[in-house]
Amino acid sequence: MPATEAAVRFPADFVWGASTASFQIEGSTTADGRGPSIWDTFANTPGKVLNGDTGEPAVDHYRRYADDIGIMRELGIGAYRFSVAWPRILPEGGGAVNQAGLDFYDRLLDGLLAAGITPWPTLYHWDLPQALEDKGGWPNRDTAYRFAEYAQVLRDRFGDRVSDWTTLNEPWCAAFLGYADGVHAPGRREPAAALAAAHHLMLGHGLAAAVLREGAGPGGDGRRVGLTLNQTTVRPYTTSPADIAVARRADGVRNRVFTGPLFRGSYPADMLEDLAHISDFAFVRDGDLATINAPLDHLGVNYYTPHWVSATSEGVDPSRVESGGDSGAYVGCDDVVFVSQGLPRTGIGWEIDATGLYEVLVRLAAECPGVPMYVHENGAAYEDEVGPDDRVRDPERTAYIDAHLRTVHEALKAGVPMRGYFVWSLLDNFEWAWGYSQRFGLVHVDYESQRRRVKDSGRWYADVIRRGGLAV
Ligand code: GBH
Repeated sequence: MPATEAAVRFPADFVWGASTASFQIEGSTTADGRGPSIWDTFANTPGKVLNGDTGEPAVDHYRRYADDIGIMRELGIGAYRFSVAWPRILPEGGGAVNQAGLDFYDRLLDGLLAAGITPWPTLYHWDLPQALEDKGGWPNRDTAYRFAEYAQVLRDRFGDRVSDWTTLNEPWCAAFLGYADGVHAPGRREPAAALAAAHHLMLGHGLAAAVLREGAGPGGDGRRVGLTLNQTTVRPYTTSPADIAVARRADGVRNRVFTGPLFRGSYPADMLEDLAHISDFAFVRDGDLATINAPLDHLGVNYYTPHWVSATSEGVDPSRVESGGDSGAYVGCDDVVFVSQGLPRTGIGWEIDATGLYEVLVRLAAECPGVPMYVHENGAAYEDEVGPDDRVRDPERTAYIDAHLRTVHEALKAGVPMRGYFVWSLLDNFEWAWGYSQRFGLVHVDYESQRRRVKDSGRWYADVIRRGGLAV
């Protein structure tokens, strides 16, 4: 029974979750036979990650996973989205399987199930085995086949206990932040290779999805496979034809480069034309698009902030012209001006605008009618501090999550099949190029002692879960 009535109520079977990712929390990067990943190499290269932070010791989750399960149980979290570190399972990317790596996820899964928490593993959250990058990484087609082999190892070991599988987290980041902008591992700045990487990631998704479904119960029931996209709105700054044209172009390389193959089995013609001077897309082989276009059982959406673009900085308030951000990852968009709206920002500098989430959800629902959808990540980073009374007061994070949950509810009312919401993140953790400087957790981690403290937002989220919605 709900403690109190919820003013904004979600369906009784709505999934309330929290997310993490292997490299961001585990630490123990050389323990029990784990091989190096591209993020180990990248973070250990001076100048790549803020303050020289690395994946060690992260939040020591590899050793403290049982405590972390206990915290989730205490908060009433129903589903835990985590990722499996490929280099723990296949230290060389392929070939010999490392049993000790499998054993860790075995313990984690059993602990989650015993605590009544549904596991939502993701196969790839950016920690590619370095051995595969040494052979060319995602721009090399062979990586997609190695990914499918890895999927088979996980299916054979965990298929009895995992129903909800996710192949990739945010292929856009893996391809374009990693291979075009270079702000993420492996730090390459090769626009044509980034387009090939995007294709091979999606090919890997399609091949792995087929493998994961194999051997499921009669009719394939009980095993669901999807992927997680981080689509975002790319809005024209004004209604001028020039602004509308750059928004279409940027939307192509940010969003439709994935949804075209995934939902229609083809790349958008205008995008191919826009990018013709960068790539001829000769990496697309017969059958690839059909492999990628196979139906999904669920779709995960990660959302943080929208983008506004202009064809010119003329007439734009100079304080609204953005430099940096994600703009370097928009292949073929060097001339596009990214513009801010002057809205409040989270601690990491991203503008807060939940209407962008609504647009993303409605658009995706129209592209894959009837496919159950989940927000797989949403949350806000701040430099939280522990108060003298041991509390972490983070009302901004609570407000951010509250606003975005209202948006999810609006989308539900508009007929979008929203089935769940996962906060990014359960724990403060390694925020990629930002190192440990930005805290996204519902749970504060003291990086000296590794002590965990549930933040005010975590207690608030526990209350939302108990109520099945928002109190006011
Ligand atoms: C996700 O990436 C990741 O899946 C997760 O691992 C990560 O910790 C989490 O989100 C928080 O970053 O152009 O300046 O407005 C998110 C990748 C990077 C995409 C920032 C949106 C907006 C920055 N995001 N980007 S800006």
